[in-house]
Amino acid sequence: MALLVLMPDRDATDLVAALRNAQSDVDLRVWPECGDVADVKFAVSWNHPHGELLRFPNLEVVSSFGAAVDHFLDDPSYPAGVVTVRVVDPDLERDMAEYVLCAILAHRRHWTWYHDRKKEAQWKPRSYTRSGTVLVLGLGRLGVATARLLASMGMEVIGWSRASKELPGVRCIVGRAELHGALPYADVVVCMLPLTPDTAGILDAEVFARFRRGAYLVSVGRGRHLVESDLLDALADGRLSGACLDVFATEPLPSDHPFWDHPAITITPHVASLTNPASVAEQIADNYRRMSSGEELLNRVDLGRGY
Ligand code: NDP
Ligand code: OXD
Repeated sequence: MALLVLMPDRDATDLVAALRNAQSDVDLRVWPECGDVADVKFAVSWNHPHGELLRFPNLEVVSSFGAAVDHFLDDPSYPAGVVTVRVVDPDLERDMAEYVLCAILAHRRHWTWYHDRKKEAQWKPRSYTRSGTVLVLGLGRLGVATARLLASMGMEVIGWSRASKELPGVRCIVGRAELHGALPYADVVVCMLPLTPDTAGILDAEVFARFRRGAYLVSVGRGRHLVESDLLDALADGRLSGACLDVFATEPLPSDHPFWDHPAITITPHVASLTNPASVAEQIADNYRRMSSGEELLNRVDLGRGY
């Protein structure tokens, strides 16, 4: 019985070391050196080549190395019948919350603008926003951690999810009608949804038309939530004052993409919250042990629902 690490576009060294540390007797294989493919029962995967998972006839469990599973849903040949799990990690939650706070404060305190003034040696004080409402789309593990941090900073926070929730300090809403009702009140909209058929393209012209004039967008879920041309139009007509984007429909973002030169768009290269191999190895090893002993796995994903 073997555990395969299948992460073609990531350096797996730290994860492999941490997994060995968490479970020294594990038969660990690192793609593309898979050995006898019949041995592989558990795979930790990130952006696997489509079709690759079908090579392992005895595969029982696939664990995402990250919080999301859209990279599995994108593969039309993703093996039916495997149990899919993901990592749920306090480090991911804290890092995401910090990133969003940082993006909101940088926007409210004109951080990028001052950076540009420095290049011109210009001393130009500006007033800044002390209050305002932040609307968080998605109240999952990351959304809740973020909403809590923002609320603890004294911000007005509204959170949108599918099922209704109660969170101290956060006004929780559900459904499109309540979302539409809340959009005109938000100075900042943060998208932390998973990518599913329901959420793809959710940040489009129709939704931007409901934004409060001059609102700011922080997009950290997935690039395909955003209709890119609609964002450019909404920035051009002043509906949005700017956007901080960490995720893109095509990653890396092509060098000739109009976002790069846009003065109101801040770009980070999908780093809002990076999986820390040292902190997730134990839960991956735990799920491997659970699979081996026929126990219920942790952090199972409902692929039918898409997250
Ligand atoms: P979860 O699965 O824990 O939560 C998803 C949330 O989205 C839930 O609150 C869910 O509602 C809500 N949701 C899903 N579909 C809808 C819908 N149609 N309408 C309204 N709400 C909906 O996800 P995480 O918080 O762990 O992660 C969120 C996403 O963040 C990931 O899927 C990934 O795409 C992205 N991410 C980005 C990273 C980065 O570095 N940029 C790093 C890690 C993750 P309900 O609670 O009712 O089910
Ligand atoms: C994730 C990510 O989903 O890094 O974990 O985007």
